[in-house]
Amino acid sequence: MISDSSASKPLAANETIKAASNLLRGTLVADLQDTSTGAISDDNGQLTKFHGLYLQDDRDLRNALKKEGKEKAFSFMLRVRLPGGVATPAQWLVLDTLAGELASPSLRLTTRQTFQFHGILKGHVKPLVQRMHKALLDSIAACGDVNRNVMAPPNPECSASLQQVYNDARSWSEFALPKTRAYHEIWLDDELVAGGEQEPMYGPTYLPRKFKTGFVLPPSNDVDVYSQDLGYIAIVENNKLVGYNVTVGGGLGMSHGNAETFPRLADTLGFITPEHVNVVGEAVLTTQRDHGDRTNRKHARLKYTIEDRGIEWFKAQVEERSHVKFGPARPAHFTTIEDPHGWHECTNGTSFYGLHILSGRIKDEAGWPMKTALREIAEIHTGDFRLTPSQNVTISGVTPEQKPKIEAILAKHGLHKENERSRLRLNSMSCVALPTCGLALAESERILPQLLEKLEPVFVAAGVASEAVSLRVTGCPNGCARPYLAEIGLVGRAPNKYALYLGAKYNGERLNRLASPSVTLDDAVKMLTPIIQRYGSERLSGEGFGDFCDRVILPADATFHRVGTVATA
Ligand code: SRM
Ligand code: SF4
Repeated sequence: MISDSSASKPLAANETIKAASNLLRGTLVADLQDTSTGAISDDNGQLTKFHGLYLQDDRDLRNALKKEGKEKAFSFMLRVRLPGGVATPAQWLVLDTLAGELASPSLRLTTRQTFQFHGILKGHVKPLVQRMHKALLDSIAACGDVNRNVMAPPNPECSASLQQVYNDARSWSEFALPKTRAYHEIWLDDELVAGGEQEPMYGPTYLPRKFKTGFVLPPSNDVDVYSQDLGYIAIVENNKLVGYNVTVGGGLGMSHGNAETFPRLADTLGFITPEHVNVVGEAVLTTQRDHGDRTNRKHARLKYTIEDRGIEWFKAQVEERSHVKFGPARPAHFTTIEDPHGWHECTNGTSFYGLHILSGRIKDEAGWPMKTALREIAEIHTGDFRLTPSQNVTISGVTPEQKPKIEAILAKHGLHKENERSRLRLNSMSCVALPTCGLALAESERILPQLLEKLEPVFVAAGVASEAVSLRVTGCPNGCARPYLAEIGLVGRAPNKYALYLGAKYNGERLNRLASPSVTLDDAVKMLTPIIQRYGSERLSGEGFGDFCDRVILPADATFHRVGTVATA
């Protein structure tokens, strides 16, 4: 069904591609066999996203290859599906090996707690997927117009409630998987069942657009729950998980200069008990399936359906479809988004180590032996690895016997001084951007180290280096590092031109606002320096940097098209 308001408009091109794809098969098998090009057709390129794969090209080489009249340097990015970001040491070793043998060779941890490979040549995709499959890993629905990698707090073994939240997140992730066997046929050579299967929840054209779910356990808002299409805020009373406040309609992507697109924080629908997680999720998803805008992909996310039709209409739809009545939202209080860094003890006798990984990039280079160190740890680790929503990793479930061995590996590679890194660095994120992202307008990951080096001394000089301040950079306004929820957000517009946003609430409950539409990185540092100095001398007791900017620095009319602030209970 198409939303009533858009019924008379033509469908977006992707809708026709999905409808004609025979549940995501398209002509991919033939395309993969064509060795005359490193690419695949545009239509198949839309379908591979549902299989976790993006066709990309090395943008650093684009101009030179064009001058030489050669094809672009095509390769694929593959995103693993990893609910809650949990991987075993055996899986880590497989991913590490595959990156070295069949991809870039770095591994990239994403802002949604999973791994990405870059630089996979067309002929290497299938062997890579097959070897991942043997390690019980896949990339189904990691991208595409479906429920994407489900986020959840990363340290479950530390409390029974966290473990339950993780279990619920996993259960929802499995429940909302597409049922097509296309992935298995194309990449794993399973027998052809085309025509036999159905997509009971999605239907043949899946959702109008991507759909994201996050589970969170207050007081940490590490998953930025209000940025998710669907959020479950765990409510724990008397040390027992009693249910969830459900949130809907968060989303961050926008386009510069298009006021019809905007970041939006989610609304709260109300409280449900844990056994209703899947049925309520399904009702949210099918309401969006039936009423989301399939004519305009820039207006197709759930946030626009809710903006257009209102939250009360949406809530009624969900209650009717799920047969679950929402109770009043229970009190939930968020204080932080920060990952726990360094060693922490758990109540079950194990400990975990939170390791900061700048921009989530796992590679080996001088002074940055991250890949080797993590490989050595994976070789002896008996717990697991948990990827965090801030692109870091937690070495988790470490027994007292293992702890000195892991400590020794970290020390050997200079990775044992987590708590000596600046708070700004520990709270920084950047998206991938150049050279792989086809949508990047400016650098992001590659300029974060320079930006930190320039800003860190300013925080030290102002006497506020120990304050947690979130800094997030992206190469375009799509918002992949959730920059609109950062106290300092830099969003690429053009080479070395960024929009500067300030004033988000540190705990993810208020979006930031535009401070300057277009600055170079050096200009940004110049603009920020006196603000950070004033923060050092004028802040109120306990006031965060974002709150200070919101109160003192930003003019009252410095806004997004929508200013989002969560109404706290
Ligand atoms: Fe993203 C598209 C990378 C999290 C909003 N994102 C892309 C693509 C696939 C570019 C493309 O379409 O060709 C990027 C691939 C770059 C590369 O070379 O690897 C890309 N997004 C990423 C990652 C890897 C950033 C990172 O550095 O970690 C994150 C992968 C998450 C994952 O594991 O699933 C990533 N993207 C996000 C987030 C944050 C989140 O979900 O918590 C957002 C903002 C939240 C949201 O969705 O509203 C986000 N990505 C987008 C958008 C804008 C969507 C919109 O509604 O407008 C696009 C473009 C699009 O969909 O058309 C996009
Ligand atoms: Fe690419 Fe833009 Fe996402 Fe960065 S924010 S990864 S530049 S789409």
